[in-house]
Amino acid sequence: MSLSLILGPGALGRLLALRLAAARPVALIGRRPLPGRQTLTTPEGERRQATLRCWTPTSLPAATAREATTLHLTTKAYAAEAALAAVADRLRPDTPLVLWQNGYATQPRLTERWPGPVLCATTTEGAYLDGDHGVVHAGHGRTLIGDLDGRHGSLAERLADRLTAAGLPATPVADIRVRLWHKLAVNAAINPLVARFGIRNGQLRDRPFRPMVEDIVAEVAAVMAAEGIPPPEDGWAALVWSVVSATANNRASMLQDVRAGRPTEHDAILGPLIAAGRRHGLATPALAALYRRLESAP
Ligand code: KPL
Repeated sequence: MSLSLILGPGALGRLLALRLAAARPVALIGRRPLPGRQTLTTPEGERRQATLRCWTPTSLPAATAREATTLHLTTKAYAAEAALAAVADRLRPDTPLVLWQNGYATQPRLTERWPGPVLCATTTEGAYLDGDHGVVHAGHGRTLIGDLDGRHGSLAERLADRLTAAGLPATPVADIRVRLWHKLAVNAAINPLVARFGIRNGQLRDRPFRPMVEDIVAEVAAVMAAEGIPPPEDGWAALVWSVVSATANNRASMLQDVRAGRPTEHDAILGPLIAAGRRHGLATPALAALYRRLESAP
């Protein structure tokens, strides 16, 4: 019987764990021990209980790690590689990894370094934690899965089928790199500004923030063109403003991180854009200023 390991018990990790647990054994790994009995509240308000095997990186038995047929890495981008390193000695080297991080930092690095197959996923599923005992699946979304090296298309198909059957509709895609950069563009235009000014996403439509978003979108569009990332159908500005409107009432993840005194994902989101700008000889002053600001945030 296949075993899915979920490394990173935040909202996304627990949503995946509880959804997948209906059909297969799942083990959840987090820095502190969690209760095995967990509750999933569905978007329709139904409460479903499941018993998961919960471990910390140090308590994870080698025999369990070796049984794993997939490892879903669901930590924040800045914690992903260290979290994987803490259990890697017990995994089979050919264990397939699925990377769920924002940005475009972990994905190319682990695709190059991990000896087994590596898939990348990006999702618009909405979830938040319900204490230590559960997760609320707040809204249905869509998940895209693919690989960066063009070698694991059939694995992406199988995983997409498994997630879809578990209630998380997923589609295998051949251009996950483009999809990840599109998500990164949206995150770069929204998250650092709302985190810096302590505002909800929708307030970006108002003065004085609107011109700041426009400056960032202009830098992002230039970098993407130089990097050969095709623009979304209606252009970068339309994509960003449509997400701002659709998430107007949200406190973005980076704002929540700043407020909770946690590190932010600025390196994974702004870092690749600034580095690509540098490679192509493009100035990115607005992105660089936000990066510096978040880098020095307490
Ligand atoms: O992905 C998001 C986030 O909060 O990280 C957005 C799209 C900005 C929604 O809040």
